[in-house]
Amino acid sequence: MEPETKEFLKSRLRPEDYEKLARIPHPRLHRVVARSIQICNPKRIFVSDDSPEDIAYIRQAALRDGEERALAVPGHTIHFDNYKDQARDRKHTYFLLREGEDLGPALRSRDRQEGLDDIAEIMADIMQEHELYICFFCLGPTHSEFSIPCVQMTDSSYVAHSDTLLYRPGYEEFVRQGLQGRFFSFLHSQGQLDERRTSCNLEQRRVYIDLEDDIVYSMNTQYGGNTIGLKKLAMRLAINRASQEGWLTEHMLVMGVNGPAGRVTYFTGAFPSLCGKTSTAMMEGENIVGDDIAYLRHRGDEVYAVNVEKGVFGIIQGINSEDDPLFWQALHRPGEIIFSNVLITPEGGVHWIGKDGQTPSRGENHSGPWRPGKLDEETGREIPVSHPNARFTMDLKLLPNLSPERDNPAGVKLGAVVYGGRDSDTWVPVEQSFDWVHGIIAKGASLESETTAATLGKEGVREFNPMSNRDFLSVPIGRYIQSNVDFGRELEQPPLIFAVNYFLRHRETKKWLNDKTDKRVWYKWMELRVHGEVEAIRTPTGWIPLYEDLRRLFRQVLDKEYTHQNYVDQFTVRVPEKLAKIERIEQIYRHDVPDVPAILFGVLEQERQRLLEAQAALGDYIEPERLLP
Ligand code: SPV
Ligand code: MN
Repeated sequence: MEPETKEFLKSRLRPEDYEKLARIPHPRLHRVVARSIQICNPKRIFVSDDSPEDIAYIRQAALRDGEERALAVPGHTIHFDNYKDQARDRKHTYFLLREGEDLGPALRSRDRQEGLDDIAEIMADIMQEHELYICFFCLGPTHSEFSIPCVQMTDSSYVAHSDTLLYRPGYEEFVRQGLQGRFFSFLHSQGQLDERRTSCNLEQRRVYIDLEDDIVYSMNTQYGGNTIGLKKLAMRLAINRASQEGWLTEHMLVMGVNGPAGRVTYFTGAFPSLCGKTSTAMMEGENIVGDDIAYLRHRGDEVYAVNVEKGVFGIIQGINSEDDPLFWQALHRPGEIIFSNVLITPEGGVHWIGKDGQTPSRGENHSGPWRPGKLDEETGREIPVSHPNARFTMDLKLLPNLSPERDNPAGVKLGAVVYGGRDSDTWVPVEQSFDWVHGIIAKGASLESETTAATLGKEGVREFNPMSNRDFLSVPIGRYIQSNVDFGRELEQPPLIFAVNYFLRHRETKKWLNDKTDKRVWYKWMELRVHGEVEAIRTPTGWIPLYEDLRRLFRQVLDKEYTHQNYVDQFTVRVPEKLAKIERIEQIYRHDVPDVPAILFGVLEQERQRLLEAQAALGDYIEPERLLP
């Protein structure tokens, strides 16, 4: 340790905490910690080395500080974020850039010096009344080429507690990697708290991402997406690093799909928020590795994926005993779970939108004391029993369908990548792309998702969301797409790329064409395709299933009769809609995105030509079997 840093840290830390820091042989870490303490000036400091006592201390501190309250079920606690601090704050999230650096118009940035000055001003002495928790975690499994050690410095015991459920312990990983460790740092302060222990200085809420120093600063907020450093804050740092080093950081689930004779084939899948990502990872009969963020790397000619996390920060709205039996059971058993922004009843129970049973007649939720009919003072609208973005935080080990591969340092060998969005009229329920480049461009980079009435008031507005990663990009979109293209194009047998659509409606009646459980069949079909065990029909936009194969799988998997009419309704190629989509996507890339790889326009143009040819020969709506050779 450098003498000056050593002297400073010794003056501020208790001897046992100083020793924990000193054991990590990394002067840069010591400097980052010292600088953070200097800026924030905490009342007390606690350093965790992941011992059971240290983890227990953090859990206790959350109760002691009133950031969490105990519920009736042992291990369950509840946390509230401020009524106006319930989601990621896109508007106040900035990249710090030097003059001449540019991430393109889609990414919000600020002049680096200006931003650093703002941080220094807002964070000066911000922890005077608070304890600072310094904790170490690891992104990806430990002892792995995927491992990225991280230090989280936060004055919120709720944030530190959440981290312990969501991420693997990282203290030993810091010691192991020593000077080689290219760690990420997160400095967070919840700032001033009101009587409900929620952040109240919201005009000074900020998230600043500094790619140069691999550090993210977050202040005057508690909502997990703004504060849990290793989640979406680290994701920006990791996307940038991955793009420089030739691997991928993706907004993807990881799961094992169980094929015939005990075979397990691993899939990753990218879906925008509220489009079925977690419910796919939790599908009955399959095994979850992760539900939100994945790293992908090559090894030889193969691709391996890991879950960056070990827990789930899941949306609780709509979880019920019938559709989500495994979450339902886990949420009702003793175990370490943090509920956030749901209703707490006088008996210490919880309730949320869409939960089985009657809505309680009173309790406390994200808005304070609550009764049915309570109105939002500003909008005059009724405040629901829980916030639509209310969540639960738990380690995946509480689930019986957890894959035994979750912590494998080698990762899982990837068989397929899936992209899906909310699309009422264009994509068929499942389709295989022709090859890697076609899949990245025509499926991933062309992803759109329709907004729901619940979120924006306007239904059916399509939002462009490449790889469902738009909110988290830290490189220009064009470069990000190029990295994805390059990642698989040289491989002899890259993972297959599929597109899925759980939200297709009938062309005339506008009724849903799929049941929630149908996706279980699509994944079994894709699993067989990965191994070349089923034939498929070639359409202008990719390969789709044969009726007989689906019929057999519907019977096997769901014990359901799948009619030919259902197949035709679902898999008819809708040429005008597909052409319109190409037009929309092309316009976006021509006008709103600089430096788009030329190959993108080439792939889209070829797709357009194939569609036009098919239209000339077979018409606007082409039933799948008319495409058989
Ligand atoms: C998402 O919105 O994609 C999430 C939750 O996973 S958050 O942590 O807010 O990003
Ligand atoms: Mn997410």
